[in-house]
Amino acid sequence: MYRITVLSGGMGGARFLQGLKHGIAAGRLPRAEITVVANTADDLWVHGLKVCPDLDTVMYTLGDGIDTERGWGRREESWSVREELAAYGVEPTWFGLGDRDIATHLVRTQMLEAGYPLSQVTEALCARWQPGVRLLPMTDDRVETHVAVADADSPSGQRVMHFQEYWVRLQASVPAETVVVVGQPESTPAPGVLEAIGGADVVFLPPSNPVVSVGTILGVPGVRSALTTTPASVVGLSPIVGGRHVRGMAEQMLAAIGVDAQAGAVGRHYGSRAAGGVLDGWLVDTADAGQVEEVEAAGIRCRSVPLMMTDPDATAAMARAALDLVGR
Ligand code: FO1
Repeated sequence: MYRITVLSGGMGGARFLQGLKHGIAAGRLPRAEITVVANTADDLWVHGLKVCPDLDTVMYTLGDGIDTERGWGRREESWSVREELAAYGVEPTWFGLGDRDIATHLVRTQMLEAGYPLSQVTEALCARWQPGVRLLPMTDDRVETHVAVADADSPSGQRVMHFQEYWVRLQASVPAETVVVVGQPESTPAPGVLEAIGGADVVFLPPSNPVVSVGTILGVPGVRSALTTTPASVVGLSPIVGGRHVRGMAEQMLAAIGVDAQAGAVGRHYGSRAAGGVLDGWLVDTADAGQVEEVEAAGIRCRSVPLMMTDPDATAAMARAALDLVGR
C-alpha cells in the first residue's frame, strides 16, 4: 500500500489531514497508510497537567471530537474547572482548559508519571479517538519553543516566555526578537519517526507554521537528514497566501528568523533537496502565481493552485495537486 507521512502542526495540519483522508475515501487519492509526525514544541505543563495542543488538535479533528469553530479543544465543551481555578486566582488565566479536554490531559499526565513515553501515551489516547492515521509525537523528549520579546524594564532588555504565552496571551502582538527551541539539540526522534520518513512514498509538509510547527519538527536531530535522503518525494503547501498566514500568525515568527512572509520565500527557506534542503515540490496559491518562477529557479518544482482549505473537497484537490506536482 501507498505510504504517506505528514509533518504536522495543529490546525493547518489537521485540516489538511482531514482533506487527505476525504480524498482517499472518495477514491480521488491513492489508498494509503498515513503516518503523522506532530510538533510537540508547543506543549506545556499547566495546572500540573501535560498539554499537547498539536497532538490533540490532530487527534480530535480526525476523531471527530474537535470544536470546529475554535479549531482546538473539545466540541460541546464546558468550563467549570477553568471558572473554579479563576475564582482561586490561579494563573495562568489566559490559557483555558475545558472540562472534557482536561480528561485527556489527566490520562496523559498519569501515564507519563507512570513512566510511559509520550509516543505510547499518544497511541493509548488514539485507541479511543481512532483518527485513522498513525499519530506520532516528533520526540518523546521535553522540547519547548520559547520566544524573547523586548522589555525595557528587564536588565537584559528582553523577556523570554513560553510560546503559548506569546501566542495566546500576547496574541503575537509584539515582535519576536528570538525563537529558542529549548531541549531540542539533545532530543531524539520518537520511535517510528525516521522510519516513517525513510519508508514513505510521499512526505507532505502541510500548510502549518514553517517556524514553530514544521520548523521545530525539522530541528529534531536526525529528521532533516532523513528528509534529505529519503527515496520519498517531499512536497509542501504554502501556509502563506498573499503575504498573510491563512490560519494563524506565521508572519511574526518568520520575521524572527529573517524570512519574508511570502509563499515563495518560505519555499526557498525550506530549500531544494538537490541543494541540501528538504523540498522536491512546493505549491503556492494562485494569488502568488508570480512567485512560481523564483521557487523553480531555486531548484524546487512549483505550481500555483487554490490553497484555501474551505472544505474537505477543496483540501483533497490540494493534496491531489501536490502529488501531481512531484509525479506521484
Ligand atoms: N488557544 C487560545 O487562543 N486560548 C486558549 O486558552 C487555548 C487553550 C488551549 C488548550 C488546549 C489546547 O490543546 C489548545 C489550546 N489553545 C488555546 C490552542 C493553542 O494555544 C494554539 O493554537 C496552538 O498551540 C498553536 O498550534
